[in-house]
Amino acid sequence: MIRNRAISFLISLSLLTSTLSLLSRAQWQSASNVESFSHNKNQISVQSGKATLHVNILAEDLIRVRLATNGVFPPDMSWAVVKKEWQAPQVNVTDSQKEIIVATNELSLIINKKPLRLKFVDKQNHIINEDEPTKGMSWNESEVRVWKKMPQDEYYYGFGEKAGRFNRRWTHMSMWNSDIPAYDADTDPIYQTHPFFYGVNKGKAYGIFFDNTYWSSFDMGKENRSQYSFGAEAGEINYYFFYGPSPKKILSRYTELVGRMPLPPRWSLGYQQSRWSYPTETRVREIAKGFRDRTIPCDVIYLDIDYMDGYRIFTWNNKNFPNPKKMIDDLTKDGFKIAVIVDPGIKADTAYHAFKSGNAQDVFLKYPDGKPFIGKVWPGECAFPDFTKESARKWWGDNFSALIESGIRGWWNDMNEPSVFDVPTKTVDPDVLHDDNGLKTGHAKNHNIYGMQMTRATYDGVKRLLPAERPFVLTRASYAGGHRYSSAWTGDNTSTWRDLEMSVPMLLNLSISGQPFVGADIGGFIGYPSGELFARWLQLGVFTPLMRAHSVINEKNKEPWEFGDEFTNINRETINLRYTLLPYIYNVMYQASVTGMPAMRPMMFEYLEDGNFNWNQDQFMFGDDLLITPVLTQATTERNVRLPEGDWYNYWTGQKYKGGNDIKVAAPLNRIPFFVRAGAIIPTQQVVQSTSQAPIDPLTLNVYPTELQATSTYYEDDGISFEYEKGKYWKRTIGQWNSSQAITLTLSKVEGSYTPPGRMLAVKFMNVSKEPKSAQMNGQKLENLQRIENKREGWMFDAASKQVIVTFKDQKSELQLRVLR
Ligand code: MIG
Repeated sequence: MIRNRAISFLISLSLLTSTLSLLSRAQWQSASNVESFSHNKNQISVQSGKATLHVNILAEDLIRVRLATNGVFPPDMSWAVVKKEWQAPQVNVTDSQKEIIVATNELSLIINKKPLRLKFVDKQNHIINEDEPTKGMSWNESEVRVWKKMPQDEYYYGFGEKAGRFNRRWTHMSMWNSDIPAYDADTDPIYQTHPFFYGVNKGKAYGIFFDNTYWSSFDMGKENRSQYSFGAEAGEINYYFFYGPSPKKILSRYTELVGRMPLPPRWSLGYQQSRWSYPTETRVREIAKGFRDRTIPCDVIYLDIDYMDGYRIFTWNNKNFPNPKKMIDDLTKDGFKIAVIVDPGIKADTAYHAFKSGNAQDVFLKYPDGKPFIGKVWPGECAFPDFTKESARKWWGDNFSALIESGIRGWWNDMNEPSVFDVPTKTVDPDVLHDDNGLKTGHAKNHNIYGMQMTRATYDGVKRLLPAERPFVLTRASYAGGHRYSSAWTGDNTSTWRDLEMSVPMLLNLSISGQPFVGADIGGFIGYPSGELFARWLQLGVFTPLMRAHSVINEKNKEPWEFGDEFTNINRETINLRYTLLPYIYNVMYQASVTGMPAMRPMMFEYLEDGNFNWNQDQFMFGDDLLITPVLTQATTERNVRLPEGDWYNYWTGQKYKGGNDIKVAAPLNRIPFFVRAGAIIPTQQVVQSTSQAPIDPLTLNVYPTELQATSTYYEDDGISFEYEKGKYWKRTIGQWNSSQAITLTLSKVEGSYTPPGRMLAVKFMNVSKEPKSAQMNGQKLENLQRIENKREGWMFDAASKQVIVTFKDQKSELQLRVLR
């Protein structure tokens, strides 16, 4: 049945494409000559025939381009943009017969007058990006499109959630949120819309965000190898141009523009177990016990659609879940959080409370004539909330109170493209009206933000009802900026090696599109993985921020212990690794929330100057310090790795490598190879069965030496509340300094008012080849121990692993640790 829906969708997609090519036979028109222009503060207004161009210099490296083809700008409204003004940038405008030059301290926009064409250049007058001369900005009735020159060595990344390769050069992509189970490398579009990309050329990057929510498309040289273009079936030419030259700088600016991810609750970074479905209380308890009995850590169990009464959202099937509160209380005591799926479709059943209150409060989508839009999804005929309407979002959020009271803490937003089974387009009809912030526009304009606004209603509602806790929301559909409300997963993948492999570039492109909290269904959703495939997928999952295994209905069980004893042990070790690394992972997510830099980073993002781009496909950075080189192919026990410049340590063996070249690394079945950057300090903790089992103790700082010195930051807070916003956190700078006499570690005085429960700090100095003479803390000699004992201060040298381990009580004050060689 799933297949059928996908196929009928593809048919409707090809209908859409043929309509499009019909349109393209009509008259395209491009911007004509510049007739006049004016300049007011940071806005340049250009008149060209009937068209008006607004160029807004928002920051030294950020220019907005907006064109009204008939000279009339619609209300300036964006669902993505949250920051509109920066400190006034320096703008210098010069006018000549040929062109207008708009210069900031970082780049210039050259507006060619005859005809109106745009060109961005850097301070050395090198062209960063320019309009294609014959077409430039063009339109045809409601359709708009921008054509750009495509240099030979330019590559394109980003575009959010796209199946297939990392590099999007020579591809054609559309943006129209679509429910397509078992998508493959050529399937496009799928669930999410992120009309944002990077162009990278000879080590320099720029970015473009085309903030248009209509059906849009990006042709990156597929039609014509010397041009690329982006446009939409309606709406404005409205794009933001970012200049790097580093991709990190672009993402930093982009996530100022569209906002950053709020810090997630720490438990959501634990292991998460899902399937369609755990349909009864008995089965849910069995799964929970399955983890605890086998000492496999787990934090979250999901309830898929069968927990409800006839798929009515906000209800329970009382037969299968006679006492949800009691069940959840018990599971909570055992360290589990329970997440439930919520779909947008509200069963059109006059006896159902949500349908009644929704009608009473006028929250559902309607045709212009007032007739409700009714479409079939799981519950049968359904009405769909208009999440673009503030009162509807409020209504939706308020409906969570009973689920929250029974203890539910995770909110899985599915089917929110929105997906509708029984209409040819597989979604809401294009003319159905949305409130659209009071603008009252059709679904065609609101389709791509429907899922995002559903997650907004969910996040805001849950936060309103439970202000002491950070909401955890997971979504399938979204739009640029949706990471402000929700994490995201890549939908219905398959249990194949190809999909494991493909998940890496997909998650990387999504990550650099502003969404740092991502994951794919571990093990694959549709189909059944071999033990080996599941184990390798789980290993990759350690290094995807969302680590969630899931399965389609009617497949055999896929829990980590279902593949035989050998794999149960391997999978336990893998999940243990995730929990060991949690302090690091939490820090990486903290960094993402503050700077916008994602957890998963393509190699080019950190090491652009390397010039290599093949390495972006199957290896990546996790945070600043870990280089992840997963095994993505069957029967593989060794793999190639390209190490970036600098020194690197094999996490498992401690072996040190010189970077800047290709190596082979052992990849035995039981573990994922990965490397640590020299100079890094990786915080780790003891293995726990869930994040709520015990506080971190000891906190271990794994110090990977570098030639001279390096610093890191360590951040921690209560992991659950918003108190950190008021300064309740624990943050310090840690410096390492290597000399021939000593290794020195300095821990600054702790910043912030949070104090974790008393604990030991264990510092592990890696790669120490000779037994040191002594170790001291703040000038006091520490005891040389035979072995490390709980709560005992002292140090020891382990010749076999070449580690010096020092333990002492963690404290707020400044600490200086010296190991004398
Ligand atoms: O039409 O809720 O992608 O994760 O298990 C299928 C059942 C609806 C699709 C989601 C999948 C989920 C399934 N859902």
